[in-house]
Amino acid sequence: MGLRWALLLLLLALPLGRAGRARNVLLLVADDGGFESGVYNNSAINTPNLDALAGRSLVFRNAFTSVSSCSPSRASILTGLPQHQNGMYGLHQDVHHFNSFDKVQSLPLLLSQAHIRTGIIGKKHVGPETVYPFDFAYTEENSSVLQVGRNITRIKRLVRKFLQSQDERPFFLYVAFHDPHRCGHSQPQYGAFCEKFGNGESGMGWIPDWKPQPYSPEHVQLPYFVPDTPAARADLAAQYTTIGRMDQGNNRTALLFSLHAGIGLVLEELRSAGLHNTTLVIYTSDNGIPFPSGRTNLYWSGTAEPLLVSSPEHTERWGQVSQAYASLLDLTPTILDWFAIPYPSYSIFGTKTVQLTGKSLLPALVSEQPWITVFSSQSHHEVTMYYPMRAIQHQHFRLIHNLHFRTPFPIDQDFYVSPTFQDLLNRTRARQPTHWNKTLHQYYYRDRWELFDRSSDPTESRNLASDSQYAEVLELLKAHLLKWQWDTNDPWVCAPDGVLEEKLSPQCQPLYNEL
Ligand SMILES: *[C@@H]1O[C@H](CO)[C@@H](O)[C@H](O)[C@H]1NC(C)=O
Ligand SMILES: *[C@@H]1O[C@H](CO)[C@@H](O)[C@H](O)[C@H]1NC(C)=O
Ligand SMILES: *[C@@H]1O[C@H](CO)[C@@H](O)[C@H](O)[C@H]1NC(C)=O
Ligand SMILES: *[C@@H]1O[C@H](CO)[C@@H](O)[C@H](O)[C@H]1NC(C)=O
Ligand SMILES: *[C@@H]1O[C@H](CO)[C@@H](O)[C@H](O)[C@H]1NC(C)=O
Ligand SMILES: *[C@@H]1O[C@H](CO)[C@@H](O)[C@H](O)[C@H]1NC(C)=O
Ligand SMILES: CC(=O)N[C@H]1CO[C@H](CO)[C@@H](O)[C@@H]1O
Ligand SMILES: [Ca+2]
Repeated sequence: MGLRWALLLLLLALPLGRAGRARNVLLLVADDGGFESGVYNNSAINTPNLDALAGRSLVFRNAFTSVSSCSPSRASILTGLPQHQNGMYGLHQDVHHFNSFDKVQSLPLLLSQAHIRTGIIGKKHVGPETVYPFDFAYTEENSSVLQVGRNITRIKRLVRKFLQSQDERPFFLYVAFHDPHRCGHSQPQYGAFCEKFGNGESGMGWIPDWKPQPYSPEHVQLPYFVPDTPAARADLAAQYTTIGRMDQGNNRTALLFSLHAGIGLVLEELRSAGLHNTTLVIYTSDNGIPFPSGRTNLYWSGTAEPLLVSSPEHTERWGQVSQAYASLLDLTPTILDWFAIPYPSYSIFGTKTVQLTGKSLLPALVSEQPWITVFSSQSHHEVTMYYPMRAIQHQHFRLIHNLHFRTPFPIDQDFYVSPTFQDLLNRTRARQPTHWNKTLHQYYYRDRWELFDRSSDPTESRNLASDSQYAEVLELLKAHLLKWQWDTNDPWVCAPDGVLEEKLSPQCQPLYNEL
């Protein structure tokens, strides 16, 4: 084969856009972030850079994580497989020690096989290394997570370093902020949300690109699932300040277009490298906010996520809001589609084929799509927090299957020490009003099946599972959910009243355990 042919073949192998230009991806993920932004109509917080990005994005109103826990969510974002299928059943670090299965074909693996350069800056929180390889990696594995995940000046310089490489390949860069995660459990000296880290006060250090913005507790917007107490309001105010670091929040500089921090800084690096016109930018968060019914829960409050998808090639719907249902399981298919890489089909165990159940979101950038269903699956957060749940959101209905409904819902270490939860415990113990939408007893002890109709009950306060008027909806949703469990090889598919016996018929064998 002549050299010219070899060159041509090599060129053909490079992923090029329709116009023949190289395409890149920048994925921005907040840690435990929610809808605290102007783009999602929170008028109490300043997020000029996210709002500016939204002007160049399709904004998803109904986007959901498939699991409300950090490592499992990141693993599902990076594989397109739910936690029960990729093996990341809970947190990755320390004693929790969860990992994905060795044979999982992750997004960074598939991309590198397709000659795309991969980089990660910030919180990785998944393993093993062989399943999640990145060419360029500054993460908690070899740096301080505060530096690579919260110090926006350091993040900016790392982004620049990645973009200035002489490598000609298209790239996938994953910037995984550690903001606005809580801090009270790991670095309490910096405040409940690390809102003091780098603010220039004595002992806090300084982040040159950040102008901290304080918020007053009276002015925060309370989500319906957060108690209206001084403690929770102060907690939210600290969270806002930390979100301001990720976004910047300095409205004046944003208006002057010298986008000055966090997300703004990263986008500015992209722009000054001349890459903003070839790069798909996605912004989302991994799980619900760290408040009651948020993170670790499969309620709407624990799974609904912000999602902005900004394509320089699809300007048709810039600034529009989509009602179509999106799952973070869709990100791997979306990114593969953007690079024109076929979806993988392989097996992890035996002959069972692994196929992505998510969809590419790119068609929504052109016209509104009729997507109305998403699924969720949770097993652990911390290793001690075994509380398996499966859920489906179909149109305005949400059905949750609590497999271990007889045990109290577990509480994580980080949330336990939070001012909001401590205050709830104190008030409950003292029999004072909690100003919360639930009681602790209700929070701990859940029904096996929880069915909510969000069109008449947006706060998911009324469980309709035993209401005979909804019997048909209940059966339909149960069947949908079960089918998805079979399609994704869920080892829990027969639980809690049966045992999975793959060589018997039926495969679910009864336990007669009174459930
Ligand atoms: C914000 O509110 C406006 C006006 O009600 C609405 O049109 C828009 O869809 C909302 N945005 C989101 C992201 O929900
Ligand atoms: C972290 O590891 C990457 C390789 O994955 C390497 O390029 C980088 O220099 C390391 N950073 C530090 C601070 O050791
Ligand atoms: C943040 O990073 C910059 C650049 O590396 C450094 O000068 C600064 O001291 C860091 N700030 C903190 C609070 O660590
Ligand atoms: C910026 O600040 C000005 C004055 O403080 C305010 O009127 C304006 O609404 C703010 N804009 C944004 C985008 O936050
Ligand atoms: C960006 O790409 C579009 C086509 O997708 C083109 O019309 C436009 O001129 C480009 N802008 C820049 C600054 O390169
Ligand atoms: C809860 O009560 C304990 C003991 O009375 C007290 O030390 C703590 O400050 C209280 N916490 C909150 C958030 O009110
Ligand atoms: C159980 C309960 O009290 N639910 C309430 C939660 O708050 C909303 C309004 O914010 C009410 O409509 C619900 O009834
Ligand atoms: Ca998280």
